[in-house]
Amino acid sequence: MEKESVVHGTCPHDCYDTCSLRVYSDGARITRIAADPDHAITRGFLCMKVNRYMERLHHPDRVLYPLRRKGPKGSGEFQRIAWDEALGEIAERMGAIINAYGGEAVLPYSFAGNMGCLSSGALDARFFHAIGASRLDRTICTASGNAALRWVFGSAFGPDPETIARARFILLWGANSMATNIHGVPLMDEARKKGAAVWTVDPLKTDTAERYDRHLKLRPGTDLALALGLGRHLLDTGRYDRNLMLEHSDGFDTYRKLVQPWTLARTAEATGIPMAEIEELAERLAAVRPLLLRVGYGVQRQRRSAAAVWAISVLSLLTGSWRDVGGGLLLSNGDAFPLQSLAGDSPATRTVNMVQLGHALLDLSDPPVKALVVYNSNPAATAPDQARVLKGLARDDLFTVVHEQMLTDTAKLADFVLPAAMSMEVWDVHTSYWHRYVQLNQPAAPPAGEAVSNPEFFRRMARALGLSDERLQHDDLALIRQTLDTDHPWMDGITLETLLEDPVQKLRIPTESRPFLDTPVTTPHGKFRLQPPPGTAVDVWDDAGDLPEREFQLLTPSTRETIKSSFGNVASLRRGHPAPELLMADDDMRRLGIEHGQKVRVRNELGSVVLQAVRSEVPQPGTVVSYAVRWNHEAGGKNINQLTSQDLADFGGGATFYSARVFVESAAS
Ligand SMILES: Nc1nc2c(c(=O)[nH]1)N[C@H]1C(S)=C(S)[C@@H](COP(=O)(O)OP(=O)(O)OC[C@H]3O[C@@H](n4cnc5c(=O)[nH]c(N)nc54)[C@H](O)[C@@H]3O)O[C@H]1N2
Ligand SMILES: Nc1nc2c(c(=O)[nH]1)N[C@H]1C(S)=C(S)[C@@H](COP(=O)(O)OP(=O)(O)OC[C@H]3O[C@@H](n4cnc5c(=O)[nH]c(N)nc54)[C@H](O)[C@@H]3O)O[C@H]1N2
Ligand code: SF4
Ligand SMILES: [Mo]
Repeated sequence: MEKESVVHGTCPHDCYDTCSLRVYSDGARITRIAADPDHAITRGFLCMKVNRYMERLHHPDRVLYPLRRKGPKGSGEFQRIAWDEALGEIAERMGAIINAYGGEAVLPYSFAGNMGCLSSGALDARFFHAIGASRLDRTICTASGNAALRWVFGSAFGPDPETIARARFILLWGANSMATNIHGVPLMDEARKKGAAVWTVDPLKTDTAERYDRHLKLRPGTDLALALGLGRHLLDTGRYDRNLMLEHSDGFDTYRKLVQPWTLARTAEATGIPMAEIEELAERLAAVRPLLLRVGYGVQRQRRSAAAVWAISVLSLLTGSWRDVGGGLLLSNGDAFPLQSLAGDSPATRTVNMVQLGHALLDLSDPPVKALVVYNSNPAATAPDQARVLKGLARDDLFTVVHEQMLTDTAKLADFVLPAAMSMEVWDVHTSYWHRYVQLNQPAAPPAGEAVSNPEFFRRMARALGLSDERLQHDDLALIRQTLDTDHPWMDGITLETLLEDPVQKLRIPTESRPFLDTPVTTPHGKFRLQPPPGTAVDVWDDAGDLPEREFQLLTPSTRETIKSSFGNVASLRRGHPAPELLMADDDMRRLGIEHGQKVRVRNELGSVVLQAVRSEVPQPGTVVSYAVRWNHEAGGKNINQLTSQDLADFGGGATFYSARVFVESAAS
């Protein structure tokens, strides 16, 4: 065996933390993956998932060679073939579809399986633009929340997480850091050691809610009411930042009118949070500085997503939280990175919202979707309204090509599966949606089997389809140079050459710089917008009131053990939860006569799934929980997304996963 060597890697998964890795190999194979001990965020530890990465890297589900479907669609029977043969057949089928129906009959479907700059929105985008494919609106995760931030502030930008320890009051609003942002926990713990209080606003008693000082247990989907009620109280008591509201913002009068109906009494009634607690929270917001509103994406998977994030954003201005280093609102730093887009110009083809994949596959005409190319995503498990998605994917006349690392539920429905490299086997450069580091990802070993990176897959696809534009063949290092090629002062000196020397570099924004005070407000008029985003109907409150006996609100949030469906096949992570579960409050189980451990059918007008009932203190009565998401074979070919809908949120086109209503009954009945 050769001597072990080490390179710098970046965790590619869809996670706030974008950790810095040391990846060791013996030249042929990756031998171990460790945390970078020197990185300011990673601090020498990884999460429980990536601590078990060797199991994922060398997993028996891993796709190592091109596969062509052998049995009927969805049978999961494939035959290994050569790359050239696969590409030849794909080119022939896709070429025929494009000739007969036009480029828009091809739909790309991808999300953040690998967050690297070369792994999405690069040669993939250039390829789909070149064939005139339908465009995909990538809305499944953050669209509504980020749209609301861009509406109020001009961009999805917030404080540097390295200032968190300076905060003295931290409100974790719809964020479960213990599961989804584990590297935020030491920073909050440090703030607490220095005297900070940390409160959570979450319908569920999460590990995070349990860890910190106070848990405000609100009814799901009522964040808008809470934020408006807090706003009215601060206005009524005269404790707000007049200068920010009047001099630096538009729409204060509109806002003032919209909070009027939200007395403390009405807010308490709508949210289920006792009036005294709301008042106490308002007192803290008025008095304690620095004040950090650490908002999570859980707030924006409801029908009123954008309105909620808008109202919380206005609260961050009303309180003047941005004035202190360590304060402000932190949901996303996604727009902080001024890298060049690698996507190139897009023709004005139709746009398909990815939340509505089921609709796109079953209902679109002129042209219908005849070819689907999936990479970085597993929609058979993760897209809402799964019954329609699976029906669409099962269409005999749909030609599906999946570029994957694992034989996922989506891959099993494909006509061709092409092997995708692991991030530890490829070049890339990474930003983060939370912290402010640009990081290089160096390959530690060649791709296993015949796997290829995403850019290499699309270079091959372009050649197979006879596309001659040389920009479709740019190599990885050229692409890294292109994305870093900017005069923006925040990127000063961050080049491929310097990253090779020093693979972790912080954007040149001083840690102490206060967003939107020391940097510009990037809305069209340079002022904060206090009016609600268009179409959000903030003045209409249609609280559904009490639910009928068997109707529950279903929440399907993230769990520590997986990232959506990724890691769902890593056995050591699933050991404690072999079957898909439905967490229920004791009261509800008793009322319905359901025993702990029994099978229950969970259903609504969209579909049904059988899960194992688990008595739990996590949900409050009236709410049930099933963590997202399990692989479909674990529940007879389907999962919890049978029950989530394709409905869009109020603004930004985002998903409404957490607005689901379901009935629960004994599966024996
Ligand atoms: N019920 C419910 N459903 C949800 C959610 C929820 O909260 N509740 N959350 C939603 C959210 S927030 C999101 S972001 C989506 C995520 O949904 P998806 O985008 O489907 O994410 P994953 O399930 O992680 O699947 C990513 C896939 O990409 C593959 N992959 C990883 N790296 C690469 C690569 O380099 N190349 C290629 N070709 N493939 C790669 C992985 O093997 C994996 O199968 O799920 C949504 N679905
Ligand atoms: N371990 C792990 N880490 C992950 C992921 C994962 O699946 N597992 N997913 C990654 C992805 S794709 C994303 S987008 C992020 C998401 O990470 P977060 O931003 O933390 O968002 P969620 O996990 O969707 O939900 C956070 C919390 O919101 C709560 N919530 C649900 N409905 C409401 C509501 O109406 N109001 C309020 N106030 N709270 C509500 C949920 O109970 C949950 O505790 O995490 C990333 N990191
Ligand atoms: S999944 Fe998140 S916490 Fe885990 S190693 Fe990757 S970036 Fe870090
Ligand atoms: Mo997400």
